[in-house]
Amino acid sequence: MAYFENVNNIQFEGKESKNSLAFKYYNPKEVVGGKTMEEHLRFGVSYWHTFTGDGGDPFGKGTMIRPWDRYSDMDLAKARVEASFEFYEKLNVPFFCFHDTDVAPEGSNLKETYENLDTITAMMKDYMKTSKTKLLWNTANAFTHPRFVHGAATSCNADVFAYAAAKVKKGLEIAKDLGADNYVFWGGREGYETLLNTDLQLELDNLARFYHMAVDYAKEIGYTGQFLIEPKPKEPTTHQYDFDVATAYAFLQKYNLQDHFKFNIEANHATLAGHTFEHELRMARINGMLGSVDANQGDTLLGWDTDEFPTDLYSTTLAMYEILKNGGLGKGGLNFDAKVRRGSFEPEDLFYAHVAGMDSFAIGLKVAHQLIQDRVLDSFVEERYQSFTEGIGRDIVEGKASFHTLEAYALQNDRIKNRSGRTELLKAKINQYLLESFAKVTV
Ligand code: XLS
Ligand code: NI
Ligand code: NI
Repeated sequence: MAYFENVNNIQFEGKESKNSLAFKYYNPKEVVGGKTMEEHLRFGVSYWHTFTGDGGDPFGKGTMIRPWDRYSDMDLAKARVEASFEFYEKLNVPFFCFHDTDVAPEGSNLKETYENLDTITAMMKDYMKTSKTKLLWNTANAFTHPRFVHGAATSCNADVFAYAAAKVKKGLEIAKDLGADNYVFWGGREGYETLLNTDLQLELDNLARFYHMAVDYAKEIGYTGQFLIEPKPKEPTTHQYDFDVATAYAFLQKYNLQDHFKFNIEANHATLAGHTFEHELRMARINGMLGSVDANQGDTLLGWDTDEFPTDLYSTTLAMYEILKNGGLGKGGLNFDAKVRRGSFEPEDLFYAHVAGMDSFAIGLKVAHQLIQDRVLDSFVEERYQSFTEGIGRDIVEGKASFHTLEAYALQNDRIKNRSGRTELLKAKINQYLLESFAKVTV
């Protein structure tokens, strides 16, 4: 049976199309710099926002009207799986992502929860035999249930630590069974509310112990997907341990975990940390740690994780710039960790939203590719740091300088000359590329 009867398969129709349910810019088969758009972008649908979320917020109930509303419990879970594969096919997306609790209801004990999960993941596996859509990543939700009130792997209660470990163990088994390319760790409650009641040292050590056990178990069962940490500075905790890339990378190095993890960068989490999206992507990239992306955007007027669909072309361009410079995302992808606004409550809105996000990243890809081709930023940056390619600069870079040689140099070099950084000029160039290069490369 069809859940989205009013929607046909979404096709690429090009930028002149007036059809709201068609791609204007995302053409999966189009080749950009040697790879198809589909290969570059590796889009994923978030199960939780698209099939489980009901539009509720702290001030009001859910508003979403969904074709599976008439079902409950396991029937509801099954209906969502059926609807989800219809959705992936109509949208032509290669991936999806889920938390354990998005797909199957919790039972009255852990064993029952496992049974529910087994039923649903078996159903997914069946669909995946014929569907082209694969699992980008799965994860364990260790933040919603009241047992996680004080955290999961960083809880003060060892029973909770054990429970969370059991959930992740099961999650890794599912990842292996469904062939997930990655496994994600987002520690919603791995942080603290106040230092007054917190043993910071023990909590961090325990978090590292937890990650090590996960690495060991994946090895034991032969799961070879990429482990990803998703940094976020706050919300729901006041302070979250995986604050941003720099913090989480220092943590991984301290506990000798850096070879087993990469990062899943979410745009809205970057902005919550006081960074741009591209800053987090760059930090991960230069350290060889860029794994995957939760593609969304925040609201500059609101201070929380609004998880909006990405439509800001400036941001998608600079994000794709980092991704292309990284040589792509490897096993990662662009997962729309994004929800339709509470007022966009009709099923069709789910399609409009994804089409908007996919087209926005397709534009970003093409503009970023052109910027790189023309070396617009590269040649400027190269020239800006030119002083490090010769003379004293070269000595510094090659490790041949010391405070003695530098002092001697500075003493006889009183006339330092700096050059302009040309921020405004560069921003104008990006605007020019956004407006013109896209038109140029599409004809
Ligand atoms: C919440 C996170 C979450 C992760 C997966 O802010 O973005 O959705 O992506 O647990
Ligand atoms: Ni996310
Ligand atoms: Ni988020």
